[in-house]
Amino acid sequence: PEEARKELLAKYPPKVGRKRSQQIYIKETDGAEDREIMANVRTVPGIITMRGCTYAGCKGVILGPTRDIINITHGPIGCGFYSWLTRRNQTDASAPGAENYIPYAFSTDMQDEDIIFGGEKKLKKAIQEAYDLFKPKAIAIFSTCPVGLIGDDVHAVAREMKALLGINIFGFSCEGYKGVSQSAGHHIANNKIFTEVVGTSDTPVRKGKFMINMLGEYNIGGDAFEIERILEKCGITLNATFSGNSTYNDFASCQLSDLNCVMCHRSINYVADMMETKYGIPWIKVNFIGANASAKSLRRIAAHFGDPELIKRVEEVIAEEMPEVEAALAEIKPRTTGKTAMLFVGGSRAHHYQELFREMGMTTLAAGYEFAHRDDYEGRHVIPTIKVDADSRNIEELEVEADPENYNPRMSEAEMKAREKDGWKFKEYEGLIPDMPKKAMIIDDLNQYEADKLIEMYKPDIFCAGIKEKYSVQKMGVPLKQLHSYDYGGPYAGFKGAINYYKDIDRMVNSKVWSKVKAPWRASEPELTACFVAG
Ligand code: CFM
Ligand code: HCA
Repeated sequence: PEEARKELLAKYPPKVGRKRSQQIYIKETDGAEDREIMANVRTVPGIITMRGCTYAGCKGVILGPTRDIINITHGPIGCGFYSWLTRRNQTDASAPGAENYIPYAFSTDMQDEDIIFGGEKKLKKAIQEAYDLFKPKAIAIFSTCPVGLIGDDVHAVAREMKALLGINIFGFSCEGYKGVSQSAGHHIANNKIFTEVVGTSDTPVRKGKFMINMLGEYNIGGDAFEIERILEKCGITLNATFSGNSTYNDFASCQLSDLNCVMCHRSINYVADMMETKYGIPWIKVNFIGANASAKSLRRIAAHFGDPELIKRVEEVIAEEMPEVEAALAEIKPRTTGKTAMLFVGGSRAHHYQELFREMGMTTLAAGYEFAHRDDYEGRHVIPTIKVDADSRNIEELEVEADPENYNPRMSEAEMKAREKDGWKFKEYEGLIPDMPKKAMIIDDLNQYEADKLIEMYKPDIFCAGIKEKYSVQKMGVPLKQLHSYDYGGPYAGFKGAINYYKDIDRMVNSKVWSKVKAPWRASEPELTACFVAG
């Protein structure tokens, strides 16, 4: 791997190489290591990054899955179109009268003249039109790059229209360039939902003995439905999910839950912290990707509540669900054992999906995130040592205090300390690096050039990434599994999801089709050639 690392860096000019070298990390041991990886820094211009933008993280990722808020993109139509359902997060709007705006793409469709003369008037008209047509509970406005450049004040428009229409209207300053990646957009989205929506209703949407919220689960391919099915079977009430299969009222009354479970640490860990400070709700990290990980997470939730009935019920559910999983695994494992994978996805899946590959007897050779921060790689204990730079300062950190009326510590500090003494871990995430084997490569913000090089050098049996990577990787003869959209498969979470994943991956790593493909430029008679003919 040291040689491979050198090879990846060899082509760069010295300054770029120096920066990239701090983002390419090779494991020296099998466990945790006391070394830094550089993350959450700007991509060098000219490099073809896998990253997306701040607007995408705010509008597409965080608010996209909520069905009854009208999301208006203030900007050119491409931004709204790109973030429209392309992540195929599902929602259940089957209840009578349930509102569902996910199938719509609302946009102000900014034109040249709006850029020159300002777009606020057009935005007001768009809000009015959306209100007249749908009478929604809430409208959200998302800023794209030009909005910040010309100085349209989306917040002033939101305030004015909120007073006029009497529904909740709020704006996001999530211009694409605002941060170094989608991650800044998550933060902008979550801060606003926290200040404008969370805790604004005392009317419970659901009731139950064990009420939890799931933070950082976005219902890609129906994952949240499978998680809901399992929790319900155990007698655990999933009150609010941020934000898969969610509604406005779920957010508004989520402070009534007694435990926050964090799935995707990157996109939302600070909300869990803020809810603990403001409402006294403790949080734990869970992972429902992988059958064993799901079982472990269920046990952790049950152990937290400490109710003997619940603990027993969780064991019964695991015992009921596992035989089918084990049968599926026994069938495919002889064919998948020894195969190799690479995963380069967002800010949590490149870690979580390694569980499933381990269950299948496969090895992850290299992995990395598009936009995670050092804590997602090295563990939360490094947070105090993370350098604050101009880009991170750009993103507002909310000052939160205990709510004068609604602060209700679910456990006393002494109780929590006593538990921690027994090895229990509240608000803890170990990160991706400690979990990877010796010699594995961890690469932050991978780019097209390095992806091609890695494939050439390692020839993995499967490469996991997104739509931008899919076809170039497949043309190199390696199957690519999209871990963002699941290639329209899934769910992959929970027990049923694990079975789906085993079957899909078995099919992909054992198919010969990609190795038989020859990209036009590799064939002896390329179709796509051109040469300069003199005269
Ligand atoms: Fe969290 Fe996500 Fe992800 Fe993410 Fe994303 Fe996503 Fe992802 Mo695409 S919130 S970090 S910004 S798990 S959209 S649902 S699949 S890159 S790994
Ligand atoms: C985003 C959304 C995305 C993109 C997926 C992909 C998603 O970051 O803007 O590149 O295939 O999951 O839909 O991450």
